[in-house]
Amino acid sequence: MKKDTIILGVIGSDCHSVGNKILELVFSSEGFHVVNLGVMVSQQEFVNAAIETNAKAILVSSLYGHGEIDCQGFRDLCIEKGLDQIILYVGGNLVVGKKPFSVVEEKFKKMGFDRVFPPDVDLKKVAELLRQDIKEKFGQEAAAEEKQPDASPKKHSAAN
Ligand code: B12
Repeated sequence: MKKDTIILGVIGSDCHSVGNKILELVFSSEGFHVVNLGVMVSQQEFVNAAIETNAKAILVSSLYGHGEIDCQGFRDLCIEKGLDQIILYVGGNLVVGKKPFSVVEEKFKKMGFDRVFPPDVDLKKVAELLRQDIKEKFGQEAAAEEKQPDASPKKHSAAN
C-alpha cells in the first residue's frame, strides 16, 4: 500500500531539534512517508517540499515562542501555490508564556491550521487523527492510489 507523504519541520529561526526528531520517528513508525526538513524552515520551504512530494499534510513545529509571527499567512501561501487541500497541523510551545490552550488553538485555527496541538499531546493519537483527516479530504484519490499500484501477483495461467 502506498504511504501518505507528510512534511515536518520547525518554522522560522527556531533551532529546537529534539521534538522534531521524535515526530519523525513516531510518524514513520505509524506508517507515513516522512519528509523532515529539520529546523529553521521558512514557509516557502515547507510549501516547496509539499509540492515536490505531493504531500497530504504539513506538520509545523514551533517551540521558541514566535510561532504566531512565523505562521502568519501560511494558509494563504499554500492556496497561492495551489495547495488548496493540504492539511495543516501545528504544535509545540506556540506562544510566549502561559496562555490557556483554548486561546492559542483559536488563534492558530483562525490562521487556517486544521488542528493545533499543545506540547504534551499523545503523538499516536495525532497520527490517528491525521489518518482520519487524510481519508476525509483525499478519500477518493487515496482509494485510487491504493488500487493503482496493485502489487499482488497476478496468475499467468498460459505463460507459466
Ligand atoms: C533544549 C532547549 C533549548 C536548546 C535547544 C537545543 C536543540 N538542539 O534542540 C537551546 C539552548 C539552543 C535553546 C535555545 C532557546 N530557547 Co529553548 N528550550 C530548550 C528546552 C529546555 C527543551 C526543549 C526540548 O528539547 N524538549 C524535549 C522535546 C521532546 O519536546 P518539544 O520540543 O516540546 O517537542 C514535543 C512537543 O512540543 C510536540 N510537538 C512539537 N512540535 C509539534 C508539532 C505538531 C504538529 C505536534 C502534533 C506536536 C508537536 O511533540 C514533540 C515531541 O514530543 C525547552 C524547555 C522545555 N522543557 O521544553 C526550552 C524552551 C523551548 N526554550 C525557550 C526559549 C525562550 C529559548 C530561546 C529563545 C532562549 C534565548 N533567549 O536565547 C532560544 C531560542 C533559540 C532558537 N533560535 O530557537 C522557551 C520557549 C518559551 C515559549 N515558547 O514561550 C522554553 C519553553 C523554555 C522556557 N520555559 O522558557 N533551547
